[in-house]
Amino acid sequence: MKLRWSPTSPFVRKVVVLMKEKGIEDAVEKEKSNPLSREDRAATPSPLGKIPCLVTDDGQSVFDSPVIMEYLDTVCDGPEMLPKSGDARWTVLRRQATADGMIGSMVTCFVESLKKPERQSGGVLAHNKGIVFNGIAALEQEAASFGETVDVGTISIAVALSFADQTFPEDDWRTDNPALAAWFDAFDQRPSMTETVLVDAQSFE
Ligand SMILES: N[C@@H](CCC(=O)N[C@@H](CS)C(=O)NCC(=O)O)C(=O)O
Repeated sequence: MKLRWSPTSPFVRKVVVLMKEKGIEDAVEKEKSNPLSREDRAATPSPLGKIPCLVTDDGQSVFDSPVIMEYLDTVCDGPEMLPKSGDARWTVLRRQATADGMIGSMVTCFVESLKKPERQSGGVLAHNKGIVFNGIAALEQEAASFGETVDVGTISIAVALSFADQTFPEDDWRTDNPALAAWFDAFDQRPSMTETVLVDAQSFE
């Protein structure tokens, strides 16, 4: 299997953290693709041109990050990352959806920040930052139940919070969200996280 990959993408990072937690990293070859490059987007075998995109050994494209994570969890060995049914499945998927929404808003802020200052929209930036901090406040309410769980939901949340630190370095979300902060600061020490720290997209080559 091949993964269209970039060290700058939080959506890609979700997939790589899952691969490390399942111990299946060797089963997937990484193929670099810069999401800001038109040629690289065109070379990604998905109509969306976005990464992550997984290409299976028989040439099937699998995207996006939630689908890739479920695919790898289904076809590969290792600890289960997404319950197959029941309430636990919906809890994990809802947590992932919250985190993915936060990441999407931060990507929007990043894209806005690439524009000349006079063309940036303060409204777009404020709206999307608000989404991220609403997500953080909601996650604080359930952080006590995360415990030591490693699954698609907690992986996505950890990647989103790490990206929030990178996107909004001036904003202290920890003081108002102590349970989430304590959980994240412990999760962030896992090798799957320390080995996948994102590279700043501005310095990607
Ligand atoms: N919902 C997708 C989002 C993927 C995504 O937005 N990837 C970005 C990189 S972080 C990308 O490839 N952007 C290129 C583009 O929008 O053309 C997922 O979960 O995989």
